Amino acid sequence: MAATDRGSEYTSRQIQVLKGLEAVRKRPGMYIGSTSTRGLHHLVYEVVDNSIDEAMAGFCTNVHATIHPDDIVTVVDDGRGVPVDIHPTEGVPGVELAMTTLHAGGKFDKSSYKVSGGLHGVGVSVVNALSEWLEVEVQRDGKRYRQRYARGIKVTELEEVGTADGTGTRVTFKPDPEIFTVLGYDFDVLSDRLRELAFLNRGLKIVIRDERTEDEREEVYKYDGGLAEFVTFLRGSRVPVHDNIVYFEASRPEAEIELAMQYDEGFSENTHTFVNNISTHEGGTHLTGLKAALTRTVNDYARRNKIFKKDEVLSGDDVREGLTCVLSVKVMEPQFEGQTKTKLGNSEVRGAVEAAVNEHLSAFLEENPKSAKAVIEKSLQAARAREAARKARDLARKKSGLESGVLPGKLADCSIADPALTEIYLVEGDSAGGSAKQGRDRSFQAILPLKGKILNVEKARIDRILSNDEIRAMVTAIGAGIRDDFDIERARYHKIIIMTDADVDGAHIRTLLLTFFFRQMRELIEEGYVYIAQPPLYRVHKGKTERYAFSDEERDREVNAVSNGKDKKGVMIQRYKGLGEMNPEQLWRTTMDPDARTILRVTVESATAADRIFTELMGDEVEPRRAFIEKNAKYVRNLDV
Ligand code: 0RA
Repeated sequence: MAATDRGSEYTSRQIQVLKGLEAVRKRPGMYIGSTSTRGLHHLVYEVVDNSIDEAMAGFCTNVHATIHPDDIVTVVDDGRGVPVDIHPTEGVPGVELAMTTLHAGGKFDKSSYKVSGGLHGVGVSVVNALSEWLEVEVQRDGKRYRQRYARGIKVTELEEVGTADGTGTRVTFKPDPEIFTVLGYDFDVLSDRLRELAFLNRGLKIVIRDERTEDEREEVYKYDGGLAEFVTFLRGSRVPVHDNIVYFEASRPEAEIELAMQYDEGFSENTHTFVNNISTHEGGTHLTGLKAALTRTVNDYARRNKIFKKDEVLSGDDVREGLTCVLSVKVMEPQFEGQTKTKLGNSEVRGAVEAAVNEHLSAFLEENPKSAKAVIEKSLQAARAREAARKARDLARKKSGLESGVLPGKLADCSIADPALTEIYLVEGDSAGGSAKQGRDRSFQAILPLKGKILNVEKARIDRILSNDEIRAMVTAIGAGIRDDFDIERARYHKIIIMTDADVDGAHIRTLLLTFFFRQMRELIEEGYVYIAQPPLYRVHKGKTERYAFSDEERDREVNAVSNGKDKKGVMIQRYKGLGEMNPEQLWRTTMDPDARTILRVTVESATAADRIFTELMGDEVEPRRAFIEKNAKYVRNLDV
């Protein structure tokens, strides 16, 4: 009787498992977002998240991720190890359940206090389903166990394979080439996320190794200062106005709250918020609570200490200027909302964060009067500058016609009026601008030539930004306003394509433009409106045959292609030093024709990384900028992930 029952339960479970896995393999995008490089990287995050959960529960202090050749990845932790005992109703080992059951994730016990990371929280079974093979090894109760799967289906039973030293879990998997359209892990992308996780989980040691090449790479991340160290990292080369970082942890029924912040001499705001280790790009209730508390606490302190001149008051923007801040909350049942599901909706979190920040920030200001003075001084300067800027802007608006609807004279506009169909090329230099104007399809392509270097907005306040001719031309051409007045609905083009020379100056101008969009019209980047044109580096021609090459390797290939046999005589190679060397026809065929061109979409994959990049590039320090420009190709690729 019992045996038969067990048998039928087992069979129906198997059917469930197969159905579940089939769903995952049929629609992988539903579970991991995409099957391109982003989804590929997501597999690693999903496995690591299980180890992080174990760390958050207090049982794991080390996580190692290794990339082997062929994109095989191993994640090892020293947690308790996934349970191996037979589940009372399902009749299989716990680890097998975790590996084959959707949404089972790591933990089965819903009642225990548990917050879980993972963007979708889909669990390791999804990784299993999307792996050509996966092997899990558990060390528990002095023994070592192992089980293997292929495309999510077990190929061995859980076997005891030896004795354990300690406890923990090791998962090794090979992403299935039948599923993923792009293979090849990017060490930097994984490394950035693991570093972020190490900052967010104070004291946890995370190691990442790349064993794919001769010269192996390894990074070790461990931050005993948690978010305080994160703020130092994000601040980068900006100069702080007070030494001690504001830092606190608070435990409230609604949420666990951790916050670190510091003011610097810069003008930008760099606030990053996280919920259960997930970056909340779109903000939400925790951010609202933080902002409210910040404005109130700083104003209260200044008023109580009679620092204000009569009827002075600091706005939210004033108290956030030059602020680097990281807020991390851990919530039991987070509700994610918004376009990209990165906005926290839980209303109870707002009050909890607000109260905690009020309490700890006012204590900090009371206990650190020197820092408090520096903070208030900084905010007051911001308020005074903002007031001066408002006056200057009103004046500039009246004079310049920023809002008058008059388009800049240098703009060669397109004839179609529907923004969804049109694009604008921002072109470096008047001569390339001229070629682009002649070569374009004027029905949907507009050209705005920009001359010389545009203003570095990282170092300038809004009044100076708005008085810069090149910037004003861009703002009026795009037509959607700037900063607080920015409204993406009013954008006159849905593609804004940056076209600069393929040299160091071109890279610099491109970076200045990206900084400008990132700081002043961020939504343009977030909505995927900003692109980078890819002009060819070489023209290879022989007789009437003509080819273009976008890299040195391609050039060599094209040389072989146009020369018959080994005879390379008569093959000419022209290296384009600038866009201006191409005639209108060539520019169209290689760089502007939608049927032939490649353009890279700029995305803010990691706002934290981007912030640091922009600061390093645009701040006062020359060295990081030089270093950056040298490895610029990689930067563009990262933005494009
Ligand atoms: C379920 C229960 C317990 C631990 C885990 C899962 C667990 C899962 C993973 C996945 C990767 N590393 C992991 N470490 C632990 C708790 C078991 C107990 O009570 O001892």
